[in-house]
Amino acid sequence: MNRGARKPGRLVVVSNRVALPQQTSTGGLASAMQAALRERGGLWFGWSGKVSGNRELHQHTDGPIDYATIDLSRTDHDDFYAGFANSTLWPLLHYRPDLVDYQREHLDGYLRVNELFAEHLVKLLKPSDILWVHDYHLIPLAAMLRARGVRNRIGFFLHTPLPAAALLIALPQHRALLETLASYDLIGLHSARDLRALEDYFLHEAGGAMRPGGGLRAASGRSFRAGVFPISIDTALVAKTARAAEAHEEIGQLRKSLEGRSLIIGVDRLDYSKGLAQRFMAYAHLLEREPELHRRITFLQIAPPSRGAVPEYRQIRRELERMAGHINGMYAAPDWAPIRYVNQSFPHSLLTGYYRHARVGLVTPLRDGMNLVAKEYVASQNPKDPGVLILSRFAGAAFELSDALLVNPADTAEVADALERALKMPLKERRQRWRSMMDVLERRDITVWRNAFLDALAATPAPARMTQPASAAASQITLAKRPLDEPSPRYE
Ligand code: GDG
Repeated sequence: MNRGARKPGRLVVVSNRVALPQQTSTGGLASAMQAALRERGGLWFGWSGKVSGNRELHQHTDGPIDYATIDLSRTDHDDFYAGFANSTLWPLLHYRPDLVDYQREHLDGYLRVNELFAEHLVKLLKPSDILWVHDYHLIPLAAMLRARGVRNRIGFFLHTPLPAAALLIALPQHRALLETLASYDLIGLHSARDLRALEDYFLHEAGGAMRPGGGLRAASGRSFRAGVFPISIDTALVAKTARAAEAHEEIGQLRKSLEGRSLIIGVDRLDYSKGLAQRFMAYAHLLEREPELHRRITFLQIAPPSRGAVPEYRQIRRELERMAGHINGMYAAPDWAPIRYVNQSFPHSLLTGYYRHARVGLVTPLRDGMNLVAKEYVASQNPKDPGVLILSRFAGAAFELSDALLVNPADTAEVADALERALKMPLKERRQRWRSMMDVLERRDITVWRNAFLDALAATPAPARMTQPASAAASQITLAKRPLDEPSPRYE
């Protein structure tokens, strides 16, 4: 199979959403994948983002990169995307069992769409391709590909946290689903905490074992590796963009509107995992406690809405509007609003300019796989007069950015204390903390991240030739309405 083994094969990236070339401003991951695909040639496969009755594959080539996308039907979208992925897995993976909405039809839809991905993808693969599958939407994909005879190396990266085994087992059918992870050759996680959770789950809940030479063996007998690969940003590019943003008219307008006040900034997708309600409470607590800060600070929270089809997201939006209104109602003066809450998205270049102007970056998710905003905030700072990052201990970024002011986001007083400390921090300390965090980001940027993962994937033992069409793991996930043994294209 591995003819011409010295030349790395084509890279095939699979993710729920595909960033088409005309949408490259989407930032971090999209540009990292595009850079990798440009370098070695490859294919990016996933959902087009469209909901339609069209079941055909859309193909498009841009230089060395092929793009292949499919639309989802309304039912598939509702069951797979809004349903199992974002109403069941997302809250579970973010330690929120109270928000988990489990419905059997949603799981069926999740498996159905993964089958659909596998069915299309298998026709596009070449024997020397190396596959990189992204995120919780596609956990069983490798098992479904293996069931179709695919023997290529397949890596998986989980962008969310992985909670402790005790939580994972709350998911009905957890073993049937999670054991399919063993069909990947390499599983990448953001932090050592996530890796521990994966090992613990396989060892203590799924009958697996550690292998003497490293890696894990699942109960099915299949071996795979797992490792920590903290995602990063294009540090040099973000720094350059932030410098250049000084000249943007919008940045001048922001500066003027502040009238010398210190800016505190938060930038998050509107999501309950980001801890926005707790953050607003901490800010209100600071205003209540420190009247001398009134009129001297402004908190700008940018929160572009996401996943509006999921009820919890509509609810958090209403709650935050109420809280922002309440804080302004309590503390605003005719010439000062303590909080500017903006439900809108901005070009990334402008965001970096806003970060650079903020004395404090307030990044306090309740749980976050990594949190790229924290890294972008640091990279955007003016080295001569850098701001201070306040960072949740529960973001993956806290493992690397230990010179931020680390807080527990649920502790209102602790976050308020950190805000006060950040606002009053002397320049020398700000510079020291920033330099040490920037060193980390310069050493480990997004290119280092993707190369580390791809090198580790290439170094995994070649997947064994299968003696039966479906792996044990794949055959367990026959929960979908459409059975797995329905005729599917053969992969030679
Ligand atoms: C998931 C995991 C993990 C935000 N507002 C705008 C905008 N953004 C950009 C930011 C940043 C990205 O979106 C958000 O990344 P995060 O990492 O903060 O969070 P998630 O979206 O939840 O990402 C997370 C990540 O995957 C990568 O593995 O770190 O833990 O949850 O780049 O700048 N970009 C633009 N306009 C906005 O208004 N253009």
